[in-house]
Amino acid sequence: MKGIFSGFIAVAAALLLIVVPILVFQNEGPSDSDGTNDEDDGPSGPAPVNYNYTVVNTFPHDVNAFCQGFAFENGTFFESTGIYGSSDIRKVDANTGTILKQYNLSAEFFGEGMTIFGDSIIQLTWKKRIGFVYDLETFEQMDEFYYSTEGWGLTHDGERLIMSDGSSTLTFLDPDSFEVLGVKQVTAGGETVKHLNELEYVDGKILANIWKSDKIAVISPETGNVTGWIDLTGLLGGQGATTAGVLNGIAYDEKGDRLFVTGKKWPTVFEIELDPREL
Ligand SMILES: [Ca+2]
Repeated sequence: MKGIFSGFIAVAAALLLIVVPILVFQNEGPSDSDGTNDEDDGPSGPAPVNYNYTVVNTFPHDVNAFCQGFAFENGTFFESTGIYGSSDIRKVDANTGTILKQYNLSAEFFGEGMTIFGDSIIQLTWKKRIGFVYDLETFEQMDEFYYSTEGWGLTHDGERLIMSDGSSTLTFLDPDSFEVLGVKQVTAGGETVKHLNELEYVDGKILANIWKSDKIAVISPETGNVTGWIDLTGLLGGQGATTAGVLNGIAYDEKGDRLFVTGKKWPTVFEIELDPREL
């Protein structure tokens, strides 16, 4: 009996030596191969969040407005439109789409990013490297400033203007002197993210349309890392299929916590709710 028993123990021990490493290997296998653990621990931070969205409201948008800058202030939309000879800034009644106030740019300027800072509207132009400052109420041109890149998107964080130029660079500007305070390269998983276009600062993050795509990048201003993606593929559906351009236009109603998106010559502004809600 003793011999048989110790033989049994020897066989069991041998089986354990074979089976346990297999189990350990199998448990570790999947998490290694999907890369989740690696990305969590990597230098580029946690993997980006993929946001789902729900359309909670729609508003009219002028199909002739080549949207290059979009903002919301005190119940109305403000928009900067592009195209030489058709560029303007406009104040629009959100519910009816009626243009309440408008200023047409000289035909030599292609309107681009726009943001409302205090009592002024600040607007970029595409290639002329000149920006304009207007009185928020009267649309009277108050000032102009110059920059060394193309002008694409513009927003602010309450203290600094934040500007895109079509590359992966975000430039931070002093809102009074327009001096460059710093730049940040935007990356996702260690790769640079180019074609940053219309911008909106929301809850401590910078939202950026990616030109020629239906995606919005959620960017950390501190690191430049893309912390999330909002994929709006299919949002416009068949509406304006023949005339509408790309998604480009993000506005945020800070008091009402409402997020609006539209596009170049889109017939509709969509109010969307993100899931998860936190950026
Ligand atoms: Ca905006």
